[in-house]
Amino acid sequence: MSDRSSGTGVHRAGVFARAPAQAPAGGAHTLEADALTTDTSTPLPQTVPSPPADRPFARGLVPAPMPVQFLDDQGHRVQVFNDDYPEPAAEQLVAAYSAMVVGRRFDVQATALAKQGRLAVYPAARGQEACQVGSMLTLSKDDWAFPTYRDSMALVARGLDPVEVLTSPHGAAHCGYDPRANRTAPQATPLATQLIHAVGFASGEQRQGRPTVAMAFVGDGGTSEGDFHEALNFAAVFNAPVVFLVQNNTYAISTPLTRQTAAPSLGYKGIGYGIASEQVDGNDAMAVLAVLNKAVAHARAGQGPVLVEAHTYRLDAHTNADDATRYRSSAEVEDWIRRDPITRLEAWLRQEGLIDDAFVAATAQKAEAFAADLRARMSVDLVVDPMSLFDNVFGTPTPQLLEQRAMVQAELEAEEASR
Ligand SMILES: Cc1ncc(C[n+]2csc(CCOP(=O)(O)OP(=O)(O)O)c2C)c(N)n1
Ligand SMILES: [Mg+2]
Repeated sequence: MSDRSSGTGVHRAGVFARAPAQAPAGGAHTLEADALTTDTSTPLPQTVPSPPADRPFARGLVPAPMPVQFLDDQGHRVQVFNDDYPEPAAEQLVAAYSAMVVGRRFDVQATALAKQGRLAVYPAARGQEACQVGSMLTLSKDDWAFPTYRDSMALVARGLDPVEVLTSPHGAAHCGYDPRANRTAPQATPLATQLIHAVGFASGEQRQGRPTVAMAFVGDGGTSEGDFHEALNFAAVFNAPVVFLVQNNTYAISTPLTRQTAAPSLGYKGIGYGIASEQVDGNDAMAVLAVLNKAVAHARAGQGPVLVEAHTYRLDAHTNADDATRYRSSAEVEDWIRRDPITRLEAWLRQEGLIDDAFVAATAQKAEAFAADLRARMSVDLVVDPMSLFDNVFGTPTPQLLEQRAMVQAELEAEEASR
């Protein structure tokens, strides 16, 4: 494994010196003035706030040369580029621990359900708990999440019904939850498309004067997509309140990070667009919370988008359809198990006297009950109306969609009549 992918290795720091020039100072500017649209007949939104001249990230746009870390592999407090980030509150850390334990149990249960044929597919996130949970605990309930197929655990941490989350991997519907009610976009499978949605949505919210932040998830592989670059550029130009969380789990299916990019860190990809960027040890929940707390506050305060690269690892295969032993060694996996995000945080919380044996046992029990309830509810066959396939595709269905809908309706009626 390369040093770059290890999360603690040597980075080619110094390739970029200090922060490049800050965004120009000055008041709010109009879209019209910037000629960012050719359609001047469209009523233009009032203003787009300019980025403030003084961005509060210590290194400006430039990420730390090494991932920000608060806890080492054993859960001891360390000082690694974390001086710019306040330590998260004890309540947030304890909540993160509980959510990670439940989240992992959910993930393991979903993996088992896929093996049993109750799910068509399941992309596991075991090992990525600090990112999955940390991202959601830093959002307020009115913020929006734009997740990928990998982020089911994050949605559970947000409080979504796990059965509704698993409706899509079950193969029963495009999306089993109500995106508006849950303020969570459908999980995107086409890589990086959700980033464009996040930017457009967040810009819209900002223009309506709402303090909404969008947390946009993407994997290391997704950063090679054109949509990633377009989303970053748009977000920076429009000062959209988006936090881009790159979960660098070291692989895009079988493609290792070394074949994905020659960049010194994926976090550096924000700089060229004028986006404040950071990299963090993605298996250190305390560091993830600290960095994302700040990133969300930064975006909410109108200071612009933030890109955070979290160095982590997926312990399981890409999905149940993948055989990871074909492209990585068990020694590599063992090495990452050593950096387990849950045991690290648990060790620190115990040292500090914030949790004890009784709390750990009660949390494990809560996780078991969660999994048992999920098993029971997933063993009931879902009744799906085939016509629902055509719902929620377009606000106003296209003539082609209506034609296809009528065709399916006629086929179902003919089948019914022949019984
Ligand atoms: C536009 C697009 N191209 C290719 C694929 C096929 N595909 C699905 S997952 C994946 C790997 C993505 O890796 P990464 O972004 O690192 O996310 P991870 O699965 O590791 O969370 C690929 C290539 C896709 N879903 N969408
Ligand atoms: Mg990946």
